[in-house]
Amino acid sequence: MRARVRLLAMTTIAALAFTTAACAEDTSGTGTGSGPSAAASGGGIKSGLKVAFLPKQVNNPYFTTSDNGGKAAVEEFKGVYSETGPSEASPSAQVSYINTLSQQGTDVIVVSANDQNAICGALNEARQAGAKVVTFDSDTDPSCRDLFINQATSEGIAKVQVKLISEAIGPDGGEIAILSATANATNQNAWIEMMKTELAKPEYAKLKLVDTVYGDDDDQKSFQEAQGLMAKHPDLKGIISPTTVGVAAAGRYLSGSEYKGKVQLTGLGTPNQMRAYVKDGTVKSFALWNPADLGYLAAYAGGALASNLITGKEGDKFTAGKLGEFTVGAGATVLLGEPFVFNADNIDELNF
Ligand code: RAM
Repeated sequence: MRARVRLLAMTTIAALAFTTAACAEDTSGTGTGSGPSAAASGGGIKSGLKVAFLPKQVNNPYFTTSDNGGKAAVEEFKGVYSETGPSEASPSAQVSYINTLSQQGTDVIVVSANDQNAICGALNEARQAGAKVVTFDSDTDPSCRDLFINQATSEGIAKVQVKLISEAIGPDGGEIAILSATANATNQNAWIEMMKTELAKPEYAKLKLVDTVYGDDDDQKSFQEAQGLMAKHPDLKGIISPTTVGVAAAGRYLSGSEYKGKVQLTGLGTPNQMRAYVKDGTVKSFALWNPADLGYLAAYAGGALASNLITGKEGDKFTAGKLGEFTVGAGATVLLGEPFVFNADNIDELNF
């Protein structure tokens, strides 16, 4: 599906193209090249590059969307796309996949890390064997990758969620809790730290963070953790869940409970997983970026690295197909944009 929609950004109305394919998971290679060729395609990127996506977990709709964005990019620059990865988002589960990809002579590994350090050894071995490593969504320690593709600033992601829970609860404030992904997740942990900084500001003095729990990006565990929060904190007024798995599970729990519409919920969710809870009044609004664009940008960045168009140093520029030109920032990072807010007004326009 290709849709141009108008989304409500944090403070402004921003028009942007959402070019997202809500497709089924694809784990097959799609190209036919027998090795990278100097013949350039797709903005100077060599054709035939083997580009593998390794998400935190494969059975998560968020990563299905992001990786399909990557697949579209790889097809544009005539590479060989594949996706592989664990079904559980545990810290070291990605190591064996990295080793296999390296043995297969993969040119670019695009990975969302379950742990900042657990996969570093395997990634560095793959780099020594010739692979370029691009982290996206959730970073490793910077010493283990060539570039990190950041979906939005941690500050922006933190601010929008605190603002949304505050607006949903109203001026009286009260107790709130965080339902996160895994305890080791680099991305969620960075956002949680920034949310604490945000909550310390005077305008949020009436919001009190009383607990942080971890659903491990597992639907059932996240559901039970949401239930547990209500049992443990009877005065809870709101939950922030900065994970698409957690916020959907918490939405399902709250919508079928006595707390529906009374205990507020926001976080980072996909429109397709959250639509029902927006429509039934469980959730007023939530945020996310375009996961397909994130994967698309990560694939182009990997292609540019593997074609020696960039090295990952600050100021390097490359073109990411339909998304245009990007510049590498400090710490070998590339920024996609800022998060967007989804609510009853726009949720039907989006399909991912
Ligand atoms: C889950 C994963 C992912 C995160 C999103 C918001 O799908 O934890 O890493 O970026 O939520």
